[in-house]
Amino acid sequence: HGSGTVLAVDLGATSGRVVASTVGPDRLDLEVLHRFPNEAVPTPEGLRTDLLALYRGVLTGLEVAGRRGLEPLSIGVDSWAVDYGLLRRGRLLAQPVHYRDGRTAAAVDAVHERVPFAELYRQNGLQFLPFTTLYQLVAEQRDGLLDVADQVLLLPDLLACWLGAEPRAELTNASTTGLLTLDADPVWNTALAERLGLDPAVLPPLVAPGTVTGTLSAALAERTGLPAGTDLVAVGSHDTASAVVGVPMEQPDAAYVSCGTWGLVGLELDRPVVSDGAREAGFTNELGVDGRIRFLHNVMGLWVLSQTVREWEADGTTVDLPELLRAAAGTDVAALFDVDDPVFLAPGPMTPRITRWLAEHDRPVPSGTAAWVATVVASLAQAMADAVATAGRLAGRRVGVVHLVGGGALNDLLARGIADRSGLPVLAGPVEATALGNVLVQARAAGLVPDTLEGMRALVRRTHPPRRVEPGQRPS
Ligand code: LRH
Repeated sequence: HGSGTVLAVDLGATSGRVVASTVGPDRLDLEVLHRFPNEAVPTPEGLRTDLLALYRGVLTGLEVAGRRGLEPLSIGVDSWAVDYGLLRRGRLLAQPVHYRDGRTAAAVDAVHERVPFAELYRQNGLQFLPFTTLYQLVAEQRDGLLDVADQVLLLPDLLACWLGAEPRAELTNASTTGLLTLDADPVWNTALAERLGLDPAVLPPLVAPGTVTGTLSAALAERTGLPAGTDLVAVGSHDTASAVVGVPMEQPDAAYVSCGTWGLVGLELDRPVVSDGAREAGFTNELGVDGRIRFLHNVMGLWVLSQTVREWEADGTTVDLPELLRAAAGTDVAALFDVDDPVFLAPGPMTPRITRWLAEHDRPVPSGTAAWVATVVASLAQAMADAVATAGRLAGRRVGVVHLVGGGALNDLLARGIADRSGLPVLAGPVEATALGNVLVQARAAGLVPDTLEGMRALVRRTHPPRRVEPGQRPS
């Protein structure tokens, strides 16, 4: 294996980044070339993703790469799941609706009337989340917009298309639509789509991660100064799928928590688990890279903390989060709340919602910012530790270690909370697991890294060794 450079575009809930990585036998360097904010826009029509701003951010990042004289072998795009653009004759019809928009409320009932949830779960293996693409598409159809569209492209596939790729649906992200079969060789579940009144013709051909879907367009090569003919590679385009590739798991007893805006907590399995117990516990079976199953539960994640901080800032308080987290570490937690309650899903101030939740459950309400932060982080850690235990129980696996990757790996209070509450050691990092997973799948397509996930994870371990936190360990 030689070495080479690839570019990863990773779009998260609060920011996007274009990352360059040089990969070789003992090298997996990451450099953020450009980071740009991602902010959903509350329009009179509902909550929208500002896709143009994201695209501009991607272009700027590619221009930085070009100015640096980088000659990447390929570019890969990942983003959060479930969201999509509607196109007609290859053109985008509207700014994509953001999944935190409440429009699916009515569609959920309509879907479950046609296909009861228990049956849906047996077919697609997905935990109930009101924003799963199939509910969004049914809502879209009721609004009349789907009639006009001839194609639905998930956001990373859409952006790849704008860079020059063919319109495709990459499998890991396609699995979050609820419209894929659970077979070992998944295909679009056209029968299910038809039962829901959706025309399967709008769904593009599926491709596996690692597939070259095109090359950077001539216009963009000229604009950015990147080599004409740079490959566009479909990566694990669901950010969580890429993050799981980047988890330096070594043993089958490893669980993971991929923690950013969401906390995705679970195991990597060879086969889906769609038992009644898994359904009732809200466990999802999303597709991973190489046909693995991401058996996990969506925990609300740092969203609850970031919206709390945002609320204070909007009130004119200056918030120093690292300082608050240190203060919170020395604060007793009087009560926990259920971070998974759907009342916390929508954007907006959090403390009033948490206060109401605690009052309704006869639990004390924190006072002071440090106590609030302590309560939020402890509640998140508890939900994550519970999900680790439930995942093990449902899959019949003993869990011996919990990997914590993503931005949450920087949060020592969270890492210690998970260790204490699960009684298991936590291996924290890498923070940039998603970008690493994106990079690794491209590097493998170029023959730069070992073929197996295990080999790729060994490279992550060597180059980005995680920090170990034992249960009961006090802050250093
Ligand atoms: C995390 C994530 C998660 C999905 C949610 C919509 O970024 O992709 O896996 O459930 O966003």
